[in-house]
Amino acid sequence: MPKENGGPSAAEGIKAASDGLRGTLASEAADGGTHFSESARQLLKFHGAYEQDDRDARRVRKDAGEEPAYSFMLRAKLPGGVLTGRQYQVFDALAGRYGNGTLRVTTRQDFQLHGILKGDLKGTIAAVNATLVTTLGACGDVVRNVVTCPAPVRDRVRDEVLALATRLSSHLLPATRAYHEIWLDGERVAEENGEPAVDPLYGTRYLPRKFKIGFGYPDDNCCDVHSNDLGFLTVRDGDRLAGFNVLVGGGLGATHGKPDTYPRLASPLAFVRPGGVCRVSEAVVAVHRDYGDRSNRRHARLKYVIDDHGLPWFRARVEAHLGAPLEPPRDVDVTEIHDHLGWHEQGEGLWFHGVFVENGRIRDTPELRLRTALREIVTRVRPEIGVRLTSQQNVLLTGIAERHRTMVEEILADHGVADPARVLPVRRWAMACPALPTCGLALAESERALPGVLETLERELERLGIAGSELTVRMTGCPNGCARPYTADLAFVGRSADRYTVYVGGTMLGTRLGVAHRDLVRRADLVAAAVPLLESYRANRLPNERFGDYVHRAGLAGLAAPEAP
Ligand code: SRM
Ligand code: SF4
Repeated sequence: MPKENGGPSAAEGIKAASDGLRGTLASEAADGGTHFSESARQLLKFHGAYEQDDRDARRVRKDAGEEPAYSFMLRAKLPGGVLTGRQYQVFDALAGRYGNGTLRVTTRQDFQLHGILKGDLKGTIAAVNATLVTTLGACGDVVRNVVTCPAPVRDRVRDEVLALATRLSSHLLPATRAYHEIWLDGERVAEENGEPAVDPLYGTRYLPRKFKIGFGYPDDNCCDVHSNDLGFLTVRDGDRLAGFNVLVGGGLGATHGKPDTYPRLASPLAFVRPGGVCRVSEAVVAVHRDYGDRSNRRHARLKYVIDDHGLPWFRARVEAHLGAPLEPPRDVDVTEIHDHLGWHEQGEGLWFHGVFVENGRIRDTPELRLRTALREIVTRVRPEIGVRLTSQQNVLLTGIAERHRTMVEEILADHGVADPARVLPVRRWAMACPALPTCGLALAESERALPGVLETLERELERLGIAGSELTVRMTGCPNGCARPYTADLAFVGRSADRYTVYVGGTMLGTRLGVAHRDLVRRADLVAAAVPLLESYRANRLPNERFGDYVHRAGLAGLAAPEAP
């Protein structure tokens, strides 16, 4: 039975009464106001948009008796992070026309536009759809963007996996036509013409919580497959795709002071052949739908269903949905990860170039005109160019002919974009979530703070003579884990204004969680908190050993006196 200890949460009531995610969205979107009602705001997420307000301006506006400076974040769903050059141009133009002049590459290969005013929301969503991209299901209690490695290397298996990820993403979209009616001026149609009365997968209450799916490779886990509710780890048979190990119950969100919430890596459940991926996904989603916690949203992710009932119970439920037993998982491990930056051959005389985007923010500053550079490249390198977004918040420019390589390099250099080979590994692998001023849940700075923290860290690494070491540093403004801090070698998780918990001992492969090392550390002291461990690492590491692996092997207790989390 689904868990509803304290009765269903308010969100459940809003979904159930929404008439297929319609609610009052259509009338409120057109009412000329600056923001939505609470129930419409909740439903809006399913359509890909979040109501936010400028948190930098909150106090001043409040003191002046003004309402918050409302605006909207719109997230476009890009399976595998794939865009055409033309689609990129549309997003770039929308960022300028309706957004705050920036494009944000997310940790799940999507684009986010920030700063859209309510009156422009419909025009922006319509323009995104006109370029054949949807925002439906980019947020909300449904299956989110399906992630996978976007590198266009010539490999039949990778082509198949990307196609499968894209198909699965469409297959699991909500069946409602509300999105078309509200944003694209579609007519409401009767059941027999399109929309079933009840969504065949999601029912009337949709899922208890968000649901994430990823496809990874043992030799390239760049999308952190174990952090997903449902992961597919590719199994090869020579140069053929044999199938996937199905991983279940990954998720990183946690709440400070609530021990029944925690990050968890996905556990191997089964092996499935490519033809079975859609059915297994539906079955796993259905078990979450039926047994997830609908009273406590903090405890509603699939990971808690699995931990509360056990993996054998969960397997039996999935098998019951499938009407067939699952095959046991194969013996496969993740051994490598790549960031795909710089130049790489992609076959047929074409190249792709991975551009480093600090914290995924594409924008122009006086020193670094990244947005203009990318726009110029995409406009001038025609017709083949494509754009792909990575789960490390970077951009791959794909389909570049040999004759265009110099031009691409020159445009990047002319606009101040660093050659990734010149960016120190610690910065190149770093990630921060947006946090302040847009995220309503941020407790501390993240995207705006990490570059400065990294400057100090780079200096320390240079002083210690280990600046060439690869390590992942990740920062988030709260424990929800949007930049996946818990799998990083070193992470700073926002605790309260200017205070962070320092985590160490994860692995950039995404297969091990770090542990809390120090708590309530001020931003100015974050690097100092890690220095004793880095010194010990420098003195005692094994050849090619990464920082997180060293801390894990040596044991935190033996390295320093940690504080309680
Ligand atoms: Fe996230 C909520 C940004 C990836 C776990 N996340 C949010 C919201 C929407 C804040 C809110 O609910 O009001 C943030 C919007 C901030 C803003 O101003 O843009 C937000 N999450 C992001 C992005 C943009 C971070 C980034 O640096 O790119 C990522 C968008 C991904 C996408 O395109 O879909 C993003 N979020 C993640 C990830 C990483 C991943 O999926 O690989 C996680 C951890 C994995 C997981 O889901 O467990 C993650 N976000 C959360 C949670 C915690 C959920 C939980 O289980 O408790 C929240 C809070 C919530 O849902 O209530 C959250
Ligand atoms: Fe916001 Fe927290 Fe996610 Fe950062 S980790 S974007 S602060 S919810």
